[in-house]
Amino acid sequence: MDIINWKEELLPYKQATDELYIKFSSIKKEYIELEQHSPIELVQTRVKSISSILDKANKRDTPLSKIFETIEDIAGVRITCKFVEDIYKVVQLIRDRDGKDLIIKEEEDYINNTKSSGYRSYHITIKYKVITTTGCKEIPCEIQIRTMAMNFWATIEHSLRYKYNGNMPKHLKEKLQACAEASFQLDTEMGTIRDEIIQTQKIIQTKENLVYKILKNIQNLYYIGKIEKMNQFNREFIDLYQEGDIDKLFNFNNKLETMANLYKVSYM
Ligand code: 0O2
Repeated sequence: MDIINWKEELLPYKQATDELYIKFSSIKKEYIELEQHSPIELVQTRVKSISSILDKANKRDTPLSKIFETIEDIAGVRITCKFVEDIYKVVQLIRDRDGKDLIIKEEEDYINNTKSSGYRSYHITIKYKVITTTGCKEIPCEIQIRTMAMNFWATIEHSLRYKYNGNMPKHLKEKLQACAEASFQLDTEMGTIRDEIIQTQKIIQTKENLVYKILKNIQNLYYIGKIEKMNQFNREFIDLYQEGDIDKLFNFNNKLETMANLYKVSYM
């Protein structure tokens, strides 16, 4: 391959990251719908820029003709978690899909085997099949799973690494290593109050879901022409919401659900 048609070559990579974004975001949505703690906080994807691909190929002495065979992180998915424990939950979720909609090629645990730079993350390299207008293609993709604290550190370090282009001054390297340890200390400390944080999040989520259901049920009264009832329930809801008692909101929603059944309307 002498001249690379970058647009054409990179299209299936974009398709792979788009599909994976939807799949991992759906897992998060499912947890939220079920009012459970989602180990996935944020999903981000990217296709490596052409200049980054060329830099990596240069660094590794990879000829142009071998770029797509050897560089495995052209497609990238980054999953950010709140807690270290969640990272391993996400790893398990991915392992559970192995052989189904993706194939795991390699796993690298840079949390238990921290890089000398201080870098921590869990990497999983997968093959993901996309179906394009020209046929099926197996796309390699690197999934990086890390906490918010690890991500904060890696983002800062990445920019400095770029700035110094492999010649980072020793004092800065040491500072960053110390920051990585401090940041991991924060992750460890946060982990000890994980259950309490999750409990609080659950209460907030339950309340949000409940309010959503109540407002949908009230809105449905409008669609079936019960305007007077809609206004009455709306006023009642505002008073109850200000009171802030979640049990009362539950009972109120039960009343609305019974009425929805009576009028044969559904909030879905
Ligand atoms: P970008 O811009 O994020 O894509 P290599 O790059 O050859 O050392 P390899 O074998 O491809 O590494 O795999 P590895 O070690 O799993 O690293 C791949 C990616 O992990 C890197 O991609 C970074 O995103 C991240 N990473 C690895 N080590 C470090 C580190 O010390 N600091 C930071 N900030 N990130 C790291 P790219 O291509 O370097 O960058």
